Amino acid sequence: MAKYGTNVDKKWQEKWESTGFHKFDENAPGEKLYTLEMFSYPSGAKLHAGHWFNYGPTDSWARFKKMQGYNVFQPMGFDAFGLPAENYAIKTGVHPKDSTEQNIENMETQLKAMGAMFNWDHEVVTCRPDYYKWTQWIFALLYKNNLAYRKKAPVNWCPSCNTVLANEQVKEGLCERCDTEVTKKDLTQWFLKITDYAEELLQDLDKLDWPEKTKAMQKHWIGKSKGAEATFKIDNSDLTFDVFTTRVDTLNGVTYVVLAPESPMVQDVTLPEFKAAVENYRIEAAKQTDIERQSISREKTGVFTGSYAINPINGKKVPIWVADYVLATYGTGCVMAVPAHDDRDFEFATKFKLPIDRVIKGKENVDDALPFTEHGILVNSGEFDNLTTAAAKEAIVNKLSENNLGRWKINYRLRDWLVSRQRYWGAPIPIIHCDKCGTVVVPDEQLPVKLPYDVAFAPDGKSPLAKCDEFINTTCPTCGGPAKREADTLDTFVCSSWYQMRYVDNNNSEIIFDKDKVNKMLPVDKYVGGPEHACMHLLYARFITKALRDLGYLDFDEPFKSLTHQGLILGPDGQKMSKSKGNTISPDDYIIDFGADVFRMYLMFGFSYVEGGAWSDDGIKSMHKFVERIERTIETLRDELSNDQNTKTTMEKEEKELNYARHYAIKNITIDTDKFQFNTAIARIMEFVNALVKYSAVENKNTSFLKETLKDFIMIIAPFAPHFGEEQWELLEGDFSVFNSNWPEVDEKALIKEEIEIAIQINGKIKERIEIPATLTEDEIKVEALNNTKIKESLEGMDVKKVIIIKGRLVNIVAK
Ligand code: ANZ
Ligand code: ZN
Repeated sequence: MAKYGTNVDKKWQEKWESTGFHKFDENAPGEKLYTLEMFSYPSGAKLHAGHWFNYGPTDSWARFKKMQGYNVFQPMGFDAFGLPAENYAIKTGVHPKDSTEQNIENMETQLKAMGAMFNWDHEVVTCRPDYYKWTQWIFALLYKNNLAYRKKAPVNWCPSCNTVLANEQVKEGLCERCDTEVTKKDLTQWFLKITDYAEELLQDLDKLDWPEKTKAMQKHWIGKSKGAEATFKIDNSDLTFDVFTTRVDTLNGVTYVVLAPESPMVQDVTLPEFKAAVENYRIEAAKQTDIERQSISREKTGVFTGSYAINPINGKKVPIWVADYVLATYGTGCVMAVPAHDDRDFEFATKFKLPIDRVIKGKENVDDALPFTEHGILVNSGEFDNLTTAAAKEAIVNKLSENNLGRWKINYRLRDWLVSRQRYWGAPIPIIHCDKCGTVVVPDEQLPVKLPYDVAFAPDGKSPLAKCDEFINTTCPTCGGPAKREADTLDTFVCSSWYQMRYVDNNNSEIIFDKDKVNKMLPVDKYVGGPEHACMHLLYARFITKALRDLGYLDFDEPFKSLTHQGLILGPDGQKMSKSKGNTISPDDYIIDFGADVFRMYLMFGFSYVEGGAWSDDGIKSMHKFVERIERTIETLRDELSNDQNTKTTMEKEEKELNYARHYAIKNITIDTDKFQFNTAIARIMEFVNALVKYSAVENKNTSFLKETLKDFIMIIAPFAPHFGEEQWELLEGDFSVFNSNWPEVDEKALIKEEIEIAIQINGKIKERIEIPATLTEDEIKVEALNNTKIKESLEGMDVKKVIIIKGRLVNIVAK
């Protein structure tokens, strides 16, 4: 008999392939279930344990769901554009297209070795023209509907990657990819108007079955802030500017105002004798990142402009300063400073010896959760004194709006999505610049705008495509005159923002996807991938879904109904795996030794799915032993089935015990697997195996019961060990495939224990164990205990004071 290993893996992988077993049929019976794992980036490093941890257990879940009767769709593809291939090309000279296609081929082979039931017919590869044609089409559609625009903006610039980064790609002031310090650069860039959807993106989080932490991160990223705008006039001028404040109730405590160094107002208000100092300050500020500027520990800096502004509520004149703790990109870029009640303003005022005024507050209600500091001198502001925060806000906004000097205002921290990259390996932005017609979008029938192959992609901060004459020179679709193509490419997050829809109709060459098909298959029922995508990919995909819905291409609001993040598999040393530390685990080697199923089972048993943990060689070795033990046990029991001497047809104590273990396993594995709690599910499988081993020692077996039990066992283990499951099923049933069978049902009756064992104690010491019917009442248990011969003897000459019964476990007799 073939022992489980890669030979068995291969046998079943070929069978699945040759029978088209994993082809998806949208008309097959069963409710549709779209299971999606975040597609991978085809890098030369091949699949690592982390990929397996994402894909393996999720496939087991999907197989379990298939056996429960769902029509499961589980596609796979490649997120194939992006910097790593381009950087690799710069280093080695291998063209990104060639290395990417080669990596895809290797990774497909690896993915197939995993034995997951991916619907390969639905594969998408984002760097191929049949896919990026539609990525470009989406961009063009958004452009035509005022959801894409170009503007000059200070952008995050990584001097090492030589490219623009989205805010989300800057981690504590450093480039997420290469850890280089990010600087600012003024560039004309393309943006997608995700801010139009800020409110809906926030509200709809409530509809999602997602990890709370991820929802909280998105909520924070969207950063809704309810406040007010107040208009300050500039003294001796007709100019005004607005400030955004969440504490309009402190308006009477304003002692100065601050403009962000980048604010266009700065030029207008700075008096001649202050110009030089202000200009110097602006240059210095431009070198700082927003993160540094907001850092609390950093000493406050700033310069006076020489001008004054007039407080709209009390007419007081306050100095106008420029300081970099105010960001140009938030609110109005101008702040009213209230040093008595705001820590940053307090620090600044203390340093520059500015006055500190405190407003008089009434009794607070619980809603007023904001801290309210107690510095400075009390200022009298008449009607606004002694009010609660909420009442003061209300009164002040009313007064301001009467004079058209203020209004309620909601602000979001979310910025528009910057999508242009000055790099080669991405989808070209489908825009043409014409001297006569201006910015012209490439007409749909001219898509895709093909990415040329022969391009000098060494980075110098300019778009490589700009240097490719045959690409850049074109004719204007509107006037037919000579024109130039846009040379920037799209952020790869645009490619991955809609792939979940293309999977459904991946070969459609006429339209992006069939609306009915997509409406039928989406939203994705279960999405699984790393938590690092919380604020980028997951937010962008939600935005694109909502935009396409509003433009009539689909009818649902959210792309991913339910989301699970797998944990991280660390190296054996407990550190994050990395080549330089030499602690990486390559699945390939283990699979050769143990087979894919052992690897998958170890990943599921050795870790909590959402937590992950450190790899252990001992762990996978004991899983190997366990699988061998299962194999031996099944083999022995299978032989018994043809043993003529086993003629028992009754359910005696041994059968009832095994039947209990069987249904206990079915019940709990069903519950746990459904919740992605694979480790406890496999622990229940182990208990089931123990019960089978115990039963194998029984002399006279009930063979028809045994066969049913074995069938259930193999069905239960199949999703966790798919190749092994098929093999055992064939050996037992002579049939293909175990995945066509229905997931076993629990027989609750088998779970009612008829007899239970309880301990009897006298004064806390165990004296006896007895078996009693599980249905006895407390009084009946008491009688049983006190009438037990051994207990009677022990109680001789003592007085029973009390009998304490802990149901189902023990009886304690207190006696003197
Ligand atoms: C006066 C005030 C008094 C403020 C007080 C706070 C406390 P969130 O909640 O994040 O929206 N602010 C406004 N625009 C800013 C900018 N461009 N750069 C830096 N800070 C800015 O924060 C809103 C508060 O942050 C606003 O309310 C403003 O300071 C400041 F006791 O106005 B506040
Ligand atoms: Zn033109």
